Amino acid sequence: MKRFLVPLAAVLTLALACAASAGTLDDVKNKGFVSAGVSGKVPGFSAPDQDGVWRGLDVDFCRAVAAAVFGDPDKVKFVPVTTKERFTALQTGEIDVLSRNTTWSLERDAAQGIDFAGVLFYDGQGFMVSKKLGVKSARELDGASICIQIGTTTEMNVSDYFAAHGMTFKPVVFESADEATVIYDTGRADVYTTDASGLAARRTTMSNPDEHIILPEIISKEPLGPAVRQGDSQWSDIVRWTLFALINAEELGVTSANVDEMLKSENPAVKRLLGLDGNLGEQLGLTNQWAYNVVKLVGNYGEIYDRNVGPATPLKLERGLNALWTNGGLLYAPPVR
Ligand SMILES: N[C@@H](CCC(=O)N[C@@H](CS)C(=O)NCC(=O)O)C(=O)O
Repeated sequence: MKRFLVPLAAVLTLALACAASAGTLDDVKNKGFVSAGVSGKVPGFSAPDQDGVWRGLDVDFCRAVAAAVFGDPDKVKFVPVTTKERFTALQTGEIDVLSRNTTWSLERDAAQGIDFAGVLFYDGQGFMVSKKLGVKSARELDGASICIQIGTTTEMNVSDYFAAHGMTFKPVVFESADEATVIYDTGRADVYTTDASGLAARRTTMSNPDEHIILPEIISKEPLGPAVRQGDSQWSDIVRWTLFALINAEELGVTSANVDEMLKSENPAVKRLLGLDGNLGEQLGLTNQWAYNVVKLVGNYGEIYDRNVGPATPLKLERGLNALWTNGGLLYAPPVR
């Protein structure tokens, strides 16, 4: 019996993959919504608010994809996926886009059957400790117990960092951020480590957020971005150019508030972005108003950033690396032309 299970599982996986690869854009249009894999537990990135409305940078990115495809940012179904199941959910067609504080790495890109569409948030891994510990630097953490989530780049980075500095640590490994937070927050582990943005987000869920500090060392590169199933270049183009439209809109000064006024702009780049010149949207398989809809209905990159994670939110994250290249940051989108 066991001999047949493996081939059967392989056939089923293939069948699911084929069913999903008829063309994701067509599948999405037929079902009438984008199925979006998110965490659901990272305030500022993806979590339901007190009224059950999904909020966050990762969430708003998915709304932007829905606005590009349907002209309606609400045509999204948010599907919470764990760190462990996130790539399988894409491979099997359960979700059409994964927007879940996920780091773009070679192994994930090459061997997980997925493609990254770009970088939505440049990040790096950090450490959080209780102020009571009196620790000022990660170099003082030799022998510490550290909360880590499985299935993450976090696990590998922390091992690398401690080995490189001749230090040891006691891993306290969890499947969910909620469990890890409780253990850390109740003092049963010394340190919480994840992406710096994740630390800022999870700190807001602790019993006394002001009691915790994030240490200055950033030990890795964590370019977080949306991913799609490998092998559907039309859909990956749509997701990638939605991201580029958000960034280009900010660079061109086009906002949700002024986009209708901007329809009168004489700037050729603005005209192309808003679909007044050429058929660029149709080249993607969309309408030429795709980017107008994204900005009008969801906002440009800066608006989305400020609303969810910026200095005026509980996360209080400065733009830093996520500023436009024209402001000293890394955000540089290829031209819409
Ligand atoms: N960027 C890293 C880590 C991402 C990650 O999963 N971070 C945790 C800590 S903030 C998380 O999202 N937890 C929320 C959850 O378990 O749903 C990766 O892609 O592996």
